[in-house]
Amino acid sequence: MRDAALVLLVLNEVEGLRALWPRLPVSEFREVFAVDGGSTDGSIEFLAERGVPSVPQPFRGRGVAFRVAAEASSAERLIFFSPDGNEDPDDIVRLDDQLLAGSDLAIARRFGPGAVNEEDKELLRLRARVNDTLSRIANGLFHRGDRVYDTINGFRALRRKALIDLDTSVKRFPIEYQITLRAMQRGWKITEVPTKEGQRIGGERKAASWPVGVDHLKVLATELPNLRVLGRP
Ligand SMILES: Nc1nc2c(ncn2[C@@H]2O[C@H](COP(=O)(O)OP(=O)(O)OP(=O)(O)O)[C@@H](O)[C@H]2O)c(=O)[nH]1
Ligand SMILES: [Mg+2]
Repeated sequence: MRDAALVLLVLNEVEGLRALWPRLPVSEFREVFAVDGGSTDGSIEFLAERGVPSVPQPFRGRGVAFRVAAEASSAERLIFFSPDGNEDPDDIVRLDDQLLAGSDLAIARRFGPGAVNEEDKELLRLRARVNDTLSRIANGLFHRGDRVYDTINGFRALRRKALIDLDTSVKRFPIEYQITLRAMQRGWKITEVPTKEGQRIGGERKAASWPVGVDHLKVLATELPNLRVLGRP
């Protein structure tokens, strides 16, 4: 059994949970729990019936959920999975395997060779372009290693103590971007696995595109003072 926790990030995702439950590799993990952003649609009851506890958050936000997960767990590694249909359960174990092979931060990438994102068939691919721009900025300013294609995807794994050490502050969606930027600055080994992003199964989207985009730029700005300029220690 893996000394790792499978963390389900849940805010009203009962339809996704119902559809994906049979595919979740729960028996592989020493801990499986949800962090709940305040669900009222039966998500928590669905999980409880299957023996999966839910940890409440003091207030809403994915950033808060990441920190709550780190504090609630005693496992060595955390794999964050959002059961809304976008993420492929087959990649859960693959991400943990990356950590076992020496990676410090493993991300399921929706861009780059062999990957598919939900917008690939759309003409404008606006969200994909914003993601790509944010990733290019991150790579250009903060990173020395191989290119990271998907700096903001929430489907990722890292060591629990390392996450606590990052001392993140973001409350809402750009938590993943802050984690990646700080990981880059600290010279962590970041690896990615190509993934196929699916469509949302049910429920409602919680991330409105425009405010979330602005929030990412704010995170970028707050991380900039820590910028490591080339050639300086
Ligand atoms: N624990 C917790 N989970 C949250 C919170 N907000 C969103 N989530 C979960 O995070 C995941 C991603 O949220 P989405 O609304 O799908 O955001 P998104 O993936 O950018 O948007 P879509 O393109 O519609 O999928 C889902 O599983 C949500 O239930 C929160 O405050 N707390
Ligand atoms: Mg989603």
